[in-house]
Amino acid sequence: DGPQIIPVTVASQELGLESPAATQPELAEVDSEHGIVPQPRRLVRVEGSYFRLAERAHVKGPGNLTTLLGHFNELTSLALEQDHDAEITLLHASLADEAYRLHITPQGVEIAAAGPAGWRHGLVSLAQWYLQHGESLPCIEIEDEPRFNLRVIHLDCGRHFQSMASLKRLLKQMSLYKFNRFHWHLTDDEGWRLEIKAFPALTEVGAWRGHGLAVGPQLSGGAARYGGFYSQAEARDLVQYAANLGIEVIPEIDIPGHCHAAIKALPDLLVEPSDHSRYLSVQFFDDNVLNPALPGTYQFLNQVMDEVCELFPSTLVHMGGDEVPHGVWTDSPACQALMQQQGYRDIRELQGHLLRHCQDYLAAKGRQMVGWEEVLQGDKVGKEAIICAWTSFQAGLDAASQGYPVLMAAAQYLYLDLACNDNIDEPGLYWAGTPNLEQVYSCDPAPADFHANDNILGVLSPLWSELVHTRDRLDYMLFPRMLATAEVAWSLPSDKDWAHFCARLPGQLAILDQQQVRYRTPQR
Ligand code: TNX
Repeated sequence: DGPQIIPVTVASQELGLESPAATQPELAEVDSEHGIVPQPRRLVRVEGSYFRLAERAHVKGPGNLTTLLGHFNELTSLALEQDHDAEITLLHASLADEAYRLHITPQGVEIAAAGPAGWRHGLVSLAQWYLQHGESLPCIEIEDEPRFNLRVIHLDCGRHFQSMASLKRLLKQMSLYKFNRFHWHLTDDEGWRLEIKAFPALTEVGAWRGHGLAVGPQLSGGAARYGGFYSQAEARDLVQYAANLGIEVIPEIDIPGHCHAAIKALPDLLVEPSDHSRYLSVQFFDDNVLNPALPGTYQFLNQVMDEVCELFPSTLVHMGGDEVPHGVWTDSPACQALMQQQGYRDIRELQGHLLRHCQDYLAAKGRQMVGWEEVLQGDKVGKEAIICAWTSFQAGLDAASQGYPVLMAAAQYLYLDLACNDNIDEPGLYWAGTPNLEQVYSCDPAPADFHANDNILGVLSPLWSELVHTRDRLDYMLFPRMLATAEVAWSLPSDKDWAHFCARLPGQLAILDQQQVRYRTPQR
């Protein structure tokens, strides 16, 4: 009497139900322990039938599939190969860019999409299904596409250096949850991590701390120091590795604040000796801000932007802009002269002045500047700049209302460096609260009644690394909250359900176990 179809989740309008609550019993009934994260728009299980996925199954499809299959094989440790006689087929369909349809039948697998982005998402869903079920795959039908175009994970490599191996591991994990951008925070007060050929001192001096201290690894010459940096060859390698997983790398050079390491490395260029301004940054630095009136600042930045654009093909380049401390530039003769010359009244216009220069410089190279929300201070940065709203969702809604494209990064929900409860031994910062898994999961960056939702491009979840000094700690802070973020970024609010997510979590944690990820065991 034919296979029985059980809808695992269906948008409430499809069911013709008015109240979203009415869909919930439906969701709770199914055996959803084995599901997909992020939740697809539509997932239908065809009860009682299975497809056997062989280790060396064949795949056919348009063009050369080497990269896509390489990605799938890396996620699953299978060895799929392209061949015209195949049980897995990739098909063209006129769907949105990232949309896909995945059908698993007893005879084979079909993935339909407009092109590689959609096929990749289909293959990733297939990979998750395989990682949970093994070679005997329950038959399903999925129709899916993302809510937001930009789904971003950020990692701070300035406060603590993170090895290339850790970064590649993170990229692979991100790809399993359909994130498509990696925001690489490469510079901060505590370290400058990217080799810049024009200024070797940036990494010879600025990538290290603890010179001569009697702790830490003993390096050649007997001096103990901590740190590290990425050579340009390594940066290129990471960009390529990420691209093969469908992820674009957005580099960040954080200016004008958070520049302690750069200033210590290049004092001749970046310090105005007669500047007697006094200030203290949130993280207690009194010498960490570039001077927007010094020719050396522009010489430095232009060269850095040149090399960054050479290394990173992404059209998006992040220039920071956050947390410039109060009191800076007030007693700088050069800044006073610049203010007078430009007719500026508010000292914050100097920050806008510098960032506007960067925006124009990048635009001339065909790049779009991204910045933390403070780039709006001083009112100079043009509406093409993408604003990363981090202090609250409201800050993002305000920027979107003004016409700026926005990435939502509200700390209260999306900061992966915050502790997830108030227990004394729970690691993490707590300045913006202690968001637990459910709070992260339940947030909505673009409320349905907001008038400028078109300006909300996506979701950015940062992991700041003041307290992230080992790989285990990295895993612990990322997981499982990163799975909740993935669903915030990908799934429609009407397809999100906390109980259903909890039911799908064990299947995902089992995948993370297979990959030796030391996630935080969630407690309800
Ligand atoms: C604020 S978010 C910062 C970072 C810190 C973080 C700690 C932002 C743009 N700046 O410098 O690492 O808080 O949570």
